[in-house]
Amino acid sequence: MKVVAVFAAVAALGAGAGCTARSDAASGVVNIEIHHSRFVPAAVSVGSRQTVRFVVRNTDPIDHEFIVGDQATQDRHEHGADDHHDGSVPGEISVPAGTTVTTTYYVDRRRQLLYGCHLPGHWAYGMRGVIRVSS
Ligand SMILES: [Cu+2]
Repeated sequence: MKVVAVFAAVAALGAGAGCTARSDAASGVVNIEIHHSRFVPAAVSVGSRQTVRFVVRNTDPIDHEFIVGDQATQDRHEHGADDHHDGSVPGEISVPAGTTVTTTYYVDRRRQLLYGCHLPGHWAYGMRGVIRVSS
């Protein structure tokens, strides 16, 4: 319950932020910052057929997670109970408060992917982003 209360307070601080900046990743590296329970930027573009390295920096005083995948993957995490990701699965990693973590994910083809945090209430609050994959 304590975690939920802290999240609500941080969420209130972040209300209205809504950043939709864009980050291109010709280099194969995407930098994402977590600020007030939002991903910044909220949309990135990457090329297909490459391993993308996501460097995720959590500036919040609470824990988050970073999950890459299609809508089905996001749905599975949203309804699942697995809230700890040690980085052994590509594109799935916990992001403890105040830390920077890295995960890699192979982007196979042109399509839309998503990234999100599925700790209780976070996805619904808007802790999600879009990965536009070009061919
Ligand atoms: Cu979160």
